[in-house]
Amino acid sequence: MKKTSSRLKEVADLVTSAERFLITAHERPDGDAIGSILAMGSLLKEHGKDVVMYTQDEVPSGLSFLPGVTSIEHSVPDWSANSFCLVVLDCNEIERVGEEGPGLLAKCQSSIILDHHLGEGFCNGVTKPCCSVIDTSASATGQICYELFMELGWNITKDVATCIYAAILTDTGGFRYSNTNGRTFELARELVEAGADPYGVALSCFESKPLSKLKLLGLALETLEVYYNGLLSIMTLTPEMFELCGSKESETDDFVSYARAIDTVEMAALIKEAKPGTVSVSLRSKRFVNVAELAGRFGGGGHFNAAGFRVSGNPLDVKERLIELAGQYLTGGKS
Ligand SMILES: [Mn+2]
Repeated sequence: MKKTSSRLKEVADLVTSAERFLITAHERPDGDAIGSILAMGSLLKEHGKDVVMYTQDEVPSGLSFLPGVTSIEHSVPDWSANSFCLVVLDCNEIERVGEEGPGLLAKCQSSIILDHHLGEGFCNGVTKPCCSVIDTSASATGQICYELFMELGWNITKDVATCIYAAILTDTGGFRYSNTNGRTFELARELVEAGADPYGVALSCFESKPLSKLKLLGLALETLEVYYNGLLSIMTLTPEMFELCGSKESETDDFVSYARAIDTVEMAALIKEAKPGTVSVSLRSKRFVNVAELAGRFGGGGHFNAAGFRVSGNPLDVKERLIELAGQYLTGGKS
């Protein structure tokens, strides 16, 4: 395994040599995904590159304050084969980009992965140039983008500082999660010095929610149940609840943190059926349960303390299986 610093150098060389970029991140993008795409897109454009920013799904309304956000597209450009470098941010499996992911990888001339989730990345499976920095110690993908900009000697503008600050603020839950460390604060300080407004970004990220979202949260809280002497908590959302509140699926991103906030809870789950037949599950833990591993048993993934998966089927069946599997982690005697 090469060190992160030499991998950053490889990525920097690939960035310098390519002229045209398609920058993307995982489906149902979050603050880190969008903040990283915008930071990368903005600086690449500033350095004369031809850039398209793309996400399969819409940008959550809470992130609409980010500079440049309206330039993110939701359909892929009609570019010829081998004419662009594909930049995949905040995920390292090409399928996580969404339906267009594998086609983009087949079509690009080279690819770059910057991510902080567990995983090997897809570079081993491709014959074209592919460089990755997958650093699970980074608090957010935005941090790795920042380190790449330093490697390239690129100046951090106020807009870029704002996007990266938002990426880190959201991915650390406001500097509260286990991915927060000394480097996180050091970086936050550097970003504030470069022009990011901590109070302004916090207001936009955490205190600008639509009323429909809080109505939906109210319904979700009504469904809270606990198992295994309070170690596991589960909330459930049905298509009817979304309809009743006029809410979108992207409004539920942080609901699971309310289930995790209970004093006895080690592991929390939000089981969501936004469309009939498709079940999305968000998992969180506090200390000893590796929810990335648990999500992996359903075909998903993520981090040690935050993960998720999506399956088709009946939410009640998913819930039953989840409770059973969670029991192996919660009553396994580890603490
Ligand atoms: Mn992230």
